[in-house]
Amino acid sequence: MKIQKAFSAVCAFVMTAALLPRVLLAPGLSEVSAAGNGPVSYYGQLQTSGNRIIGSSYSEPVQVKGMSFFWSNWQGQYWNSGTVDRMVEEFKCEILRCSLGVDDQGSIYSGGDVGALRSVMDAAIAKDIYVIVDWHSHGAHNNPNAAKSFFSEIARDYGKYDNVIFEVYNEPTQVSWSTVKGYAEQVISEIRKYSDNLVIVGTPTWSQNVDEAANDPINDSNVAYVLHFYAGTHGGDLRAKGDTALSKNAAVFVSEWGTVNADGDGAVNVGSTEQWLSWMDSNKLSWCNWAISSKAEGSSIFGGDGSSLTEAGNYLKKILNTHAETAVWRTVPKSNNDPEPQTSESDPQNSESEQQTTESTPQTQNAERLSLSGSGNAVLEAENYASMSGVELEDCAQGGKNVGYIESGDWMSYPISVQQAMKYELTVDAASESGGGQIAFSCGGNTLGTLDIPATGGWQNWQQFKVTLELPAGESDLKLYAQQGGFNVDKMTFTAVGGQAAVGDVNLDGSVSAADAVLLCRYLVGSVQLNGEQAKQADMNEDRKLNAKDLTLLKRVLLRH
Ligand code: IDC
Repeated sequence: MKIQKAFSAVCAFVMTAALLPRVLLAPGLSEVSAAGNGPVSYYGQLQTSGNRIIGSSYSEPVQVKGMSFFWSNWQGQYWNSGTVDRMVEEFKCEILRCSLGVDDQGSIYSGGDVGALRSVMDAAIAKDIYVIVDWHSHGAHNNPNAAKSFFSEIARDYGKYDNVIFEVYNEPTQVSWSTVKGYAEQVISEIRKYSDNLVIVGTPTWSQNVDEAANDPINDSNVAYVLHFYAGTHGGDLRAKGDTALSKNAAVFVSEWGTVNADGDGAVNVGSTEQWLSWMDSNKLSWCNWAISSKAEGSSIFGGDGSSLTEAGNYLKKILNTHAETAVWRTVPKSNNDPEPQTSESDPQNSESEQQTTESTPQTQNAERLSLSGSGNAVLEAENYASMSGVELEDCAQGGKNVGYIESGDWMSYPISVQQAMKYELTVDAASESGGGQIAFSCGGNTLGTLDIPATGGWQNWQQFKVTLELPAGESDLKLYAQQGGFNVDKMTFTAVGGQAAVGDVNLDGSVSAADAVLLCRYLVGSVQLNGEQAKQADMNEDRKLNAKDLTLLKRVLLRH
């Protein structure tokens, strides 16, 4: 019955998958790669999503916490793998920030520090934690060329690792946001030649004016704005700037903060620190504390002997170790080899209280790629996922099977192929005895939209619910993630509603023509640069990379004109 339904769909959806035996593969072959045991293998590449930062393998906000190295030119003795190991094992850091010392004119203090930076990055990658490359300057805009050549080299060599975050300007002081933005755009365009990883950008007044940046954001889809605070000096006024930026949908990153005064010295201010920590937690802001240093000042975590912990050191170790007790990647295993069996006699969906939030072993099966041509309807049977976590199939009153036992955190993923980026209305056949739930749809880690599923009065009382999603062009995996479980899904019907995403107008002249393909071609061979808006137009498959695939897609659009 189901097979007939699918064959009658206008768009070809080959059903071989349903006829093949179900091959359940071991975890690690699914999209959740188990390269290591740290936060990076768990969350994946960090990506902005509205005012939050999520992971390419984790579609909810990610918050990671760790320490910042001190200026490399002054405390270089800590820039080695031994310190990285201690920070990960003893302090339980999930992220380290490498503050490469750069002077007020924008030149590296000591060229040799780049070698030490690379060793620290290698060690952080080996430990499967995030690592920030921080151009630690108060005057970087005075010398964009130095930053461009440095970040170009580092992005070329390290940009392929999900671990790496680029911080292009530690702290502008009294310069306008437009100056900082102009500088950052130049550096980002170098980084983007090699990497679509998260870039974080310092803001005027020692990285306090995130609100200004949010009013005039950088045209790049993976940028967050930097807010720094020192608990002994800063309080609610600075948090209000952070709130303003977040309310304008800017993602904020606290790449440096201190427990002491803004000069890096003075007493640890526990009361103010606690207020800041709870504000950062409630906004899911990732952070690094200043600093891995034994200089005789309050913010140093090491004492005069270079190894014992100061008051700040003990306090930070306690904060980070407490965080480790509840950090998602440590406490919710992605591959649980012994998932709790769910039998059909017990009905776990009936009892909200039994909702399991841990994820079980992701499982994969052969699945045909659904092809969406931009016209007519295409039907995707929910049971024909390529991979899933935590769900089960059951007989469906509408015929065939449906996906059931969907609990919070469970997901299914479907390979799709979209000819042209376009809006699709997705009609989901869903049922929920009581309570209902919520689905988040994403492609390649980018959340496309959410759909509330209300109660329908029975597990087989099917109703149709609609959501409009703008699907990116090219091949990708559409992920259906249960933000709130407690519903069943039988099928999803895609109807193209047009509203074609405006892409392809690379020269920004208002139309898509051969001139755009020529310009993209010239960019790809390196003879011209594109600005942010042009690059966005040229990114036909919206994968944040400009390459031959985009040119092919652009040519296809031209052929249809
Ligand atoms: C401080 C060091 C201090 C050093 C000074 C040099 O703690 O020992 O003499 O740099 O400029 C920041 C900066 C960070 C500062 C820190 C404390 O990013 O480099 O380190 N701070 O003043 N912004 C706000 C405070």
